[in-house]
Amino acid sequence: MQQTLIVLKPDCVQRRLVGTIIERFEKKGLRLAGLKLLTPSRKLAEDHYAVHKGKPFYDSLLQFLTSGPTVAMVWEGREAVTVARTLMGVTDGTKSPPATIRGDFALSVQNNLVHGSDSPENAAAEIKLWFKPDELVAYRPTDADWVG
Ligand code: DAT
Ligand code: MG
Repeated sequence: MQQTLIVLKPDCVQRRLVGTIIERFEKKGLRLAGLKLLTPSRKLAEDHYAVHKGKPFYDSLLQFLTSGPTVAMVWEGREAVTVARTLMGVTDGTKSPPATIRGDFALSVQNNLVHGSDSPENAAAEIKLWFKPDELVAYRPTDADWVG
């Protein structure tokens, strides 16, 4: 079963949208495997966004991600990486279609509420950065045969 890392960024917590956004993933049928509230350290933010090092927005992005509490989550299910990215919409809130998270709630490029892994390989690496193995919980939801 595929897993993905979802991080509700500081703007999501500050704007009190945590419950609203979690509901999108939960209602889709993905299964919550881990969840915690933390303000990311500079080191965690640097490792998480290492692929963007050197880009003009990199420093601002790190400043933003470390500016306050975030909600880090692992969601799992069939095609969890792609399913989560589809629910999120595209990076720029102004271009993200309605009924996506960013389309419905974001206007900014940087402050776009949510991070989601972009491949199963990156998901595995990112989950290791944000979670210890014993912080993830394996279980079988009672509706698994219905949800798929
Ligand atoms: P995504 O979060 O959709 O995977 P990404 O990995 O390309 O997007 O970029 C990571 C984050 O960096 C993104 O959520 C917001 C910020 N970002 C990306 N491009 C940007 C830009 N041109 N200006 C400002 N921030 C940007
Ligand atoms: Mg990305």
